[in-house]
Amino acid sequence: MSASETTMPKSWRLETKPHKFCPGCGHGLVLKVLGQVVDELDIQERAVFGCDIGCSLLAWDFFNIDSVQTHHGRTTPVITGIVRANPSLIGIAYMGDGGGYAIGSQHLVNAANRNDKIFVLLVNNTNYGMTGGQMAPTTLPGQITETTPYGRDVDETGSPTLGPEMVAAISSETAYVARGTVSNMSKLKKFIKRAMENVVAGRGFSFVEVLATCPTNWRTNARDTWKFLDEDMKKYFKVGEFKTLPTEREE
Ligand SMILES: Cc1ncc(C[n+]2csc(CCOP(=O)(O)OP(=O)(O)O)c2C)c(N)n1
Ligand code: SF4
Ligand SMILES: [Mg+2]
Repeated sequence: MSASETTMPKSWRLETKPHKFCPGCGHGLVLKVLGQVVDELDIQERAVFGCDIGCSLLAWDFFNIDSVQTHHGRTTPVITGIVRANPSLIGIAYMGDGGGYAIGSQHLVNAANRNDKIFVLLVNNTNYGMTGGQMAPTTLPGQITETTPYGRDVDETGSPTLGPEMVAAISSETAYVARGTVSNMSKLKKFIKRAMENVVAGRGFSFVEVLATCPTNWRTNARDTWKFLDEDMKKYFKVGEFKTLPTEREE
């Protein structure tokens, strides 16, 4: 056994094999935090990780925990079903903004409304990353994508989906709802930990959206990637907690 294996957290295997995301992708950062939180809560034996179609599917074998790869947009109901069949499990549904807010939007709405005791973790990179950068529900007004070559026209396609705001409005008082960003990893970790603790306590539905980078489809260099994330995206998507215990509130 190598030194890295002896010190390796049980649920996190990025140390031992390279990930498959593009350089500069936000998915790896989100998954790193998720792995750390699973380790810190010591719930490897009870955690079930479900990943959607989209670049999130590249995470199907990252964790040394029970994992399931679902159809596009269907990770939330699959994880709900698994946890309903065995309520001792901790269900994590991982997806992109296309999977969560377009084809899977009804599942997100219904799971939040039923206060399902699962954690939905959604990566907002403002486009359909895996299929080559088409417009997603989160594409910013005026943003150029493969399917909006002249910029997104909100009169024609509607305004970007504000997921946490919507989930906060329809979910129970015991839900946890937040939006984090990969440009503030310590805050993101706090949000993901509180979301997981809410589910581990059997308290309620947990939802965290993460603002994340997709330099490949944004066609940005490193500087412009972070500028788009921190300036353009943050103008529209407010980072903070939308539902939490009053004693934990953090803007
Ligand atoms: C039912 C179905 N419809 C469409 C697709 C094609 N498809 C694969 S990934 C994807 C979009 C993924 O975008 P998103 O969910 O935002 O994830 P990202 O890749 O950006 O992380 C689409 C439309 C599919 N696989 N299955
Ligand atoms: S296409 Fe975008 S979301 Fe997908 S792996 Fe590459 S950078 Fe990440
Ligand atoms: Mg996406």
